[in-house]
Amino acid sequence: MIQNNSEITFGLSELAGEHEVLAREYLRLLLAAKRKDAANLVVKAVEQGVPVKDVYLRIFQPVLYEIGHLWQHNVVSVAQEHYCTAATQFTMSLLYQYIFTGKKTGRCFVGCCVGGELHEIGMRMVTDFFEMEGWDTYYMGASTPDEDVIRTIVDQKANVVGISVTMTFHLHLVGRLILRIRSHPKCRNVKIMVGGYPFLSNHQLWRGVGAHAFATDASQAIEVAGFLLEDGRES
Ligand code: B12
Repeated sequence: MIQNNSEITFGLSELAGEHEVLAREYLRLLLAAKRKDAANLVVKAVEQGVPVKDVYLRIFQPVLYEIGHLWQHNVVSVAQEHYCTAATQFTMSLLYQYIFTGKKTGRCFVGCCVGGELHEIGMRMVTDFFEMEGWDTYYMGASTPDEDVIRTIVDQKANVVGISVTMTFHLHLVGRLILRIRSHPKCRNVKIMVGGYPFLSNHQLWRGVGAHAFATDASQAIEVAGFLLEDGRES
């Protein structure tokens, strides 16, 4: 068990940037099993002006990556990883009062993870970023069957569908889902974006699965969706 902040030495500093101190404290509290204090730390920071998007990308995401490294190196247990993940989902929910804004774009984003994929927080973050930009969003969480994704795209009249994958052994399911979406007569106009762990290490991989685009994180996802809808460009 980690007792001291200085023992945490993976990529946290770089990814957290100006919010490193907050990120380290959030991680420390979680590892000390103080999830209420961790949640309060973040809510207070937002109330004092830290943007929710920064909390997502500079605190939650680096801390979760850090926890992955610590777990991989046997520094934290599976139980601690599960606790930190659940606590982060809880804290995200507390921030929803700051996410749902009044302005609307009239666009719809549908977000899912392929069948079998349990890593759902990345997709949730991406969906929340679209919500913060005034899109209507429909987040389906982990492991969604292909037919349900297609039905949701049609029912919600989605402009963009986001597909998330973390485990490389699920990549073939991304290709299969995209093929099914593209061949469905009522899904002709939807733009398909992909993201997640395998796409971060190979920036050309999205082409191989037949997507219209990929983005490295939730912030870039907004930018890329804008390009796709405005000039039809694939990136
Ligand atoms: C929490 C966690 C879990 C939880 C997930 C719970 C949940 N409700 O989500 C549980 C316990 C279920 C789990 C299980 C497993 N996990 Co796990 N897990 C993690 C951990 C620690 C954090 C994941 C996370 O939330 N990251 C934070 C999010 C915000 O980051 P992100 O997913 O990258 O998302 C961002 C971008 O990628 C992008 N993005 C993501 N999706 C999309 C989609 C679109 C459309 C776009 C545009 C962008 C985009 O934007 C996001 C936001 O900015 C990671 C560590 C890590 N490096 O991520 C390991 C990690 C992913 N897990 C790993 C492993 C090995 C496993 C297991 C195989 C372990 C096991 N032996 O059982 C299983 C596999 C389960 C399965 N079938 O899916 C490895 C994967 C290594 C690999 N790919 O080869 C990692 C990297 C840990 C490690 N360092 O080894 N895990």
